[in-house]
Order: sequence, then C-alpha cells, then structure tokens
Amino acid sequence: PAKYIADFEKRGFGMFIHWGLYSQLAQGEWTMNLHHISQEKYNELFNNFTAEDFDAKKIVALAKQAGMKYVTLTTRHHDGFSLYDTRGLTDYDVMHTPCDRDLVKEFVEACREEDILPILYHTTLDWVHPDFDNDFDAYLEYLSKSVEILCTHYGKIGGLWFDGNWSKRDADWKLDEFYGMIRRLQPDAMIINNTGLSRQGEAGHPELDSVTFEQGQATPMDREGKAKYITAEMCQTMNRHWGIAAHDLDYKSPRQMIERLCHARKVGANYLLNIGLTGQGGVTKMTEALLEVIGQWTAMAKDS
Ligand code: FUL
Repeated sequence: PAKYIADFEKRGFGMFIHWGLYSQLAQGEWTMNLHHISQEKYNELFNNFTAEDFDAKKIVALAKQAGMKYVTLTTRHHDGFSLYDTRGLTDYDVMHTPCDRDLVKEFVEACREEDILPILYHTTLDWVHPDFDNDFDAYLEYLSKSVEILCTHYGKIGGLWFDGNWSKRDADWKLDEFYGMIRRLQPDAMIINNTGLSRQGEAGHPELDSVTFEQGQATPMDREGKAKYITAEMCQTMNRHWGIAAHDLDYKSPRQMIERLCHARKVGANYLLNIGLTGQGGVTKMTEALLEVIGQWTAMAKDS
C-alpha cells in the first residue's frame, strides 16, 4: 500500500475527540436530535462558546503519554457547527462565537510539533443546513467547499474521517468528485469513512483507505473475506457516549480498553479511543485518570 497508509497502520493507536456546542449540555453529541433542543437554546450555546479551557498542546501531550500516535478531532458534527474558520462560507462557525479562534489551526499545529498525525473528522449529515433536505446538490457543494477549506488552509493533514453518508443510503453523494478533490489537494491524506462495515458487511467506496468498525471488532476474516479492507480502525467510547455525558458513568475499565487495543493490533486494525471534552474544551479528571493508566501499560509493553 501507499506509504501514508503504511504510516497510519504503524501508528496503530489514536485518540478520538468529540467536542462541539453540544458539549455544554453534557448529554452526548446527539442531544439536539434526541432531546429536541430548541434553536433558541442552541443559540445560547453558540453565544456562550468561549473554548477557554481548550489547550491543544495539553491534549496532544495527554495522547502521547497514553501511547497514542494520532488524534482525530470532530471539526464539524451533525449539528452543523464548525470548530474552524469557514472563511465566510457560513456564519455558523467558531469565529462568530465569543471564542473567535480557529481551533482546528491550534489543533493541527500542536499535533505537528509532537509528530502526532492530525486527522479531521467531518460530518456529511447536517441537521441544520436548510439545503440538506431541500436542495441536495446545493448541500453537496457546501459540503465540498467546507472540506476544501480543511484541505487548503492547514498544511499537510493526516487524513479526513467522514461520518453521515449512512443517513441517505440511496442518495448520490458524488463521492468520485468529492474524494477526487481531496486526493488532488492532499495526496497523502487518509480517506476514512464510518461506513458501518461491521453491520453491513460492505466496504463502501473503492477510494477509501480505511473502514471503520464503530464500537465493533474487526476479525482476521473480514480482512480476507467479503468485507475486505486495506486498513481498518476500531473506534470505541470510554463510557456509552461520544460527546461528554454527565449522567453516563458506565466507563470501561483500563483493562477492557487495553484488551480491545491488543485485539485490534492482532488483527491488523487500528484502535481509536474516544474522549469527550467539556463544554469549553477541558479534559475531565476521569478521562485523564483512564488515559494515565493506559499510558503506563503501553509504556511497559513497549519496553518488554
Ligand atoms: C456516529 C455518529 O452519529 C456519532 O455521533 C459519533 O460521531 C460516531 C463516531 O459516529 O455514527
């Protein structure tokens, strides 16, 4: 496989970060949809977003200490809000909140300094954009321009991680064009999509560099058999939610997470372990404690 794919595979263990306006409510990233949060309430989250606790360097250091070699950040989730400067494409971005900092820029730069590969998660499903359900071609153009910004303003990125094509299974997402644009602008970026391969037994688009097993486990058979893949990633939550959820104390033990990591590596897959940041971008004590134990283990495993 291409060198960048081999590099991704060698890195093996990554940190997934879910963070957005929804984090202020601490009910998971689907809360707008599941709990019918009003537009008014969401405006309040937008107007209160300061990101004052977000320290990209600290997060990268935490990931490193845990033995992780890449980090995947939700630059835009299904609620449509962007953590990056969309340069006039939409007002619904971080530059129009009190925060007024390009958080993706801070993130990518912090990663680069520490040889951590930055991967940018971007939703393809949008709950708030008026074109999503009315003028899908216009929406695709908006989506493509959004991703083009990520491909052109942050230097070399490690990859893009898409999520949401499952929301309109029969639609023409024009993936040839979409992925083609990324290949042109970022020839060494991984193109990953949450294809739901584990449920579907299908590998998605041929252009994909990696397929994702959300919460599920890859098996050696998948690699050779029907659901053939070049690289695979198993992504998993620490508790039961991706976005921070205050009521959810159902955490996995470090042992369970380490076993998953070992399983993934045994079948040649990567393990992407999620953390949910607090409303203004901080890391919870629980997350820090779990990462600390995992780091002690990975450090010992490396030495032995
Ligand atoms: C899912 C999304 O709908 C979740 O909110 C989360 O981002 C997960 C990683 O992928 O399909």
